[in-house]
Amino acid sequence: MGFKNENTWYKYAQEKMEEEFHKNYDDAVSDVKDKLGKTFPNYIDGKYAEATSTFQVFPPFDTRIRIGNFQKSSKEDVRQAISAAKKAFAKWSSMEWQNRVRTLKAAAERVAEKKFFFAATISIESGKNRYEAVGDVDEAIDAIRFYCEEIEANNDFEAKMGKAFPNESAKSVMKPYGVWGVIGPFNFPLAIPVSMSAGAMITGNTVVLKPSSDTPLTMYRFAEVLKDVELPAGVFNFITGSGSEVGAEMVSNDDIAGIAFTGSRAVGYAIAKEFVSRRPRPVITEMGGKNPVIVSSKADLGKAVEGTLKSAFGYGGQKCSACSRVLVFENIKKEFLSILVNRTKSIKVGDPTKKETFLGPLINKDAYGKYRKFVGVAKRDGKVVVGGRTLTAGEYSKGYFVEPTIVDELPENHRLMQEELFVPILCVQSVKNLDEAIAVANNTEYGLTAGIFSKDKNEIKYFFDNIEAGAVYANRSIGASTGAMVGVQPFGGWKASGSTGKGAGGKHYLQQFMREQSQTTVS
Ligand code: UN1
Repeated sequence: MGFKNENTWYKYAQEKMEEEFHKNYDDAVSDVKDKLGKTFPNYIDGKYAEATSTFQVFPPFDTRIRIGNFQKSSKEDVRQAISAAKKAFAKWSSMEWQNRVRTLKAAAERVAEKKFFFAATISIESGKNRYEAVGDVDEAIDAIRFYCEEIEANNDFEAKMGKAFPNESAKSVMKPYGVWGVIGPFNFPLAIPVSMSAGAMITGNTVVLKPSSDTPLTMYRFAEVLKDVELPAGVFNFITGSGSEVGAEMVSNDDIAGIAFTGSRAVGYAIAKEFVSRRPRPVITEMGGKNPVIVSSKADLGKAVEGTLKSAFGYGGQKCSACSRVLVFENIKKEFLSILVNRTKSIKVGDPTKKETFLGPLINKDAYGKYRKFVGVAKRDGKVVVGGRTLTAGEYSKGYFVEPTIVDELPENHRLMQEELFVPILCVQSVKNLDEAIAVANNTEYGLTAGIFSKDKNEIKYFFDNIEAGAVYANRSIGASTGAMVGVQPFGGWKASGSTGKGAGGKHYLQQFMREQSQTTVS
């Protein structure tokens, strides 16, 4: 027993099948490119449907290519999706849970069969490199399978209760709420919306999903998978459009029973506030981070540099788990920084579908503008030790490419040290000892992830005991604060990073989509 992660790249590498991995991915890129440029409909009540107008989506590395036209849905379109989901709820919620598990497991198998197709779609749409794109798909597959296994292992969370009186027998059952509005981010276009939607559906709820308008194609492809595996009509509805139309209708509509949201803090707060303003309803929000990594004088510096680099610059810092502050003991700062700067200079920036690329483009023009602005502020108030330029020549001219950037000498309470930036800018701060490191690390409104590098067990224990964050790692060179795996590292934010304190991919996630009913019979 025990949950098994999909772990595609790791498995190919173990079997010495790297070449096959690359060929599969490269073939999938051609296949995905051949299928771009169309008009992609919504998927409502088991049918494809068009709104009255559309918006265009372009790959962030080459805006001459058109990914497609997507539906600019109106509030009325959203209401149709919600009513389809409401209608489907009666049957879906009352069937044996084994049937829901069977359908969703089939969906996970189908995604696994098409994993390179999904990965190529993710790279083209989000600018994520091939390894991380495959990781995104793996995470989606894992989430569905893990949640199915949790339902099985817990018998749908039904529990026999105690006996207060001899003639009473009581049990507790967990029941779904109804229709969930699921609002996804651009940065994990498959894993995160799939995890939230699967959590809702496996527990008997139905879903209206709004993907990010930067990356709608990936979840459109997932809707196709759900159609292929014959998920009953209306259980999952896919609808594209703006936050101000689609998102706003979802949040204010009385027929939405719960909201699951992953994205920025500003939007998460606004949603949570509005959603419960008329009556109590569950809201699961996963928001930003300002994740610190501590490098102790007892660290293996090689591992610390690798872990920090991957965590800060993987997908251009556009992960809420990204490391954006590295807190280094002052006696090793010079040495650590010089290795880190050299490694940063060697990062290959480029077309994310190319094998050698580590860092693709930023997601869009806004992010590009933000990067420029923050670099300006960093130059004024601190010192940019490497990077800091946008890349515009040759192959870079058609997309939003920037250099990974490290900033030193900013005061601890400076806005770049406090605000989530979501671009590849890493701030360095020196600290005297672990006490100070933890104090600085916790000096943020956020509390999502954190890391430490130290060979000293006591330091690691002290870190785990005192750090305020939901997913924390010691000595993880594959990602100092990133790369939580489903069923292994439950992923949820503390403080301003999340509203429920229960991580996705963990043991307490699914119950959030259910409400308890105690059932007592007197004989
Ligand atoms: C996010 O960026 O929204 O731990 C979540 C990680 C991923 C999840 C990131 N599994 O990096």
